[in-house]
Amino acid sequence: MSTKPTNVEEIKKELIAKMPTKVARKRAKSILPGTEVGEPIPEIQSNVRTIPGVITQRGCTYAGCKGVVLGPSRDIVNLTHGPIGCGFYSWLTRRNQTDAGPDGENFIPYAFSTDMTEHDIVFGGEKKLRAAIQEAYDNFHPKAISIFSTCPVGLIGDDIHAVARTMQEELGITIFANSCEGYKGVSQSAGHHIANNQIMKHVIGTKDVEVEGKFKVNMLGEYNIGGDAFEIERILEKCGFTLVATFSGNSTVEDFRKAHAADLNTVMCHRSLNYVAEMMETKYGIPWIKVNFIGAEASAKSLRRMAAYFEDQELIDRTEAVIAEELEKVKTVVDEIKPRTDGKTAMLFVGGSRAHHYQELFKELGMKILGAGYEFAHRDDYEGRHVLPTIKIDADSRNIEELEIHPDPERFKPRKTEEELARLNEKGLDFKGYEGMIGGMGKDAMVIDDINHYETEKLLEIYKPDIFCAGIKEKYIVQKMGIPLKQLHNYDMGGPYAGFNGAINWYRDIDRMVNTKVWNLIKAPWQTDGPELEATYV
Ligand code: CFN
Ligand code: HCA
Repeated sequence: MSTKPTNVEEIKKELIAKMPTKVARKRAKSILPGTEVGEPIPEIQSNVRTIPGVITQRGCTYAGCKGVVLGPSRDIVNLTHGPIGCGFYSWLTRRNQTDAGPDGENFIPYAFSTDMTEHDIVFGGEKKLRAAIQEAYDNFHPKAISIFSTCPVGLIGDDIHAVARTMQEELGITIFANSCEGYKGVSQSAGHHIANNQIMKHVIGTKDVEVEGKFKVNMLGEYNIGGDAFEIERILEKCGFTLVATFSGNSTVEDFRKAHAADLNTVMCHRSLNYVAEMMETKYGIPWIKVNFIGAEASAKSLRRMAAYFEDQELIDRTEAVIAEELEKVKTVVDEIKPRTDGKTAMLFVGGSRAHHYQELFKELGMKILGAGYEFAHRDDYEGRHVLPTIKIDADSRNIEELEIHPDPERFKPRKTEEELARLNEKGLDFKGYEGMIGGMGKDAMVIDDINHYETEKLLEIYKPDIFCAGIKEKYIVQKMGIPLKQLHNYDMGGPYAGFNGAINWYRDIDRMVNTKVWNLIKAPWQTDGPELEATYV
């Protein structure tokens, strides 16, 4: 095994050495070494504007709102108001899976768009938006329609909210709009926040119904990529939890409406759904805990904490039995594969939670993380909510309305008293707690926020990891450098990777990727042996 460079400060100097002074100064604040467990966690610059001119991995506000948070809902017509490209490129590329269920309602295979053109930019697009809503209604009779603004809509000033209001009155179904113009924030993160606000305002809690089940939970920030939510559902059901709503993998508008019937909110992706978790706690008195179903051990830990919350011995025992049974299956596969993956190295640069969550799965294979970073996460995702209990430090959130949420203790009794929460916290429930990425990564690992293309290439040259995890924009460039790339966004063709069966799928896929010999063959013959044909000019 080759020795890998470990002096992060030296490598950082090398990374920024060729940048113009101002750029180097700015990037330096977003690059730092990880820390050992228990050490103080340094401040990292994140959630700030990408430097114009550098090639970032980030997406836009529209992508975060339409593509990420609301897109996976299966029976809402998610209608893009904008040029066709925005609707087209946010259409199922994320591989969020859907099961139409008994009602058969599933609009996921459709891309709904107003297909704005120059004419609409000049004369306004509201008429076209109204017509598109009417057409969607006539053809599909959906329970709800959600409208999403793209950049030009904000520039020409179409009032999508007024159109939503009048069409809601006319058609008698829920219609709401999201002012999520692509340019609005510094990344897709702003779009998450907007979607959280609108879904809270217009959908969550709009139907008071009795939901059967003793242990009712919601899963927040789980999008069923590659079928992850299906595997989590399987495990929760086996343990005896009742899943009221998932936000938003394979979700329905009815699930959202009654989500306030749950007694616990579990948060899988903190970055994209923490706003709803906070607002539901304030309004409905539902506490939330962070969970992680990426990694077998992490899944077991999450299940234990969920069971502990309900303080029911039968549930706790059944959960333990499920964990024991599932971990046994997992162990057989780890024992087979780990000797082949032990000591291999990985780097992960993706999104706002997976670059952290997936470190668990690599560690289970004995692999070392050389470096990791998020594209658009905020300081709390890096430094932890223990360090930063407030989320109001967000650069992009300053542009986004803070909803006024009021508690209604008469109608919605807080599920636990302050004393009960404190007692459960002592047992390790850690309400609202969240370990950030930096703590525990170790001082020889590098943490980089909003990594750019230049830095990626440099890092690959320096570290030569056995596998690099990122997205489609990086995939082929990295592979051309002879390093396998696993897409951690859409899992390439793979998944699920969540839960116990997901962990097994992951071990097998990574084993194949880091042990294939094919990457040794990528040098063209003329790069190693000189030209194959020679000619002499006479
Ligand atoms: S599914 Fe999630 S898990 S929602 Fe978020 S922060 Fe994106 S679309 Mo790509 S894969 Fe990624 Fe996370 Fe949460 Fe996905 S790491 S970048 S906006 N993300
Ligand atoms: C997005 C969606 C994305 C992109 C993935 C990628 C996803 O940011 O709009 O860059 O490969 O998961 O599909 O994050």
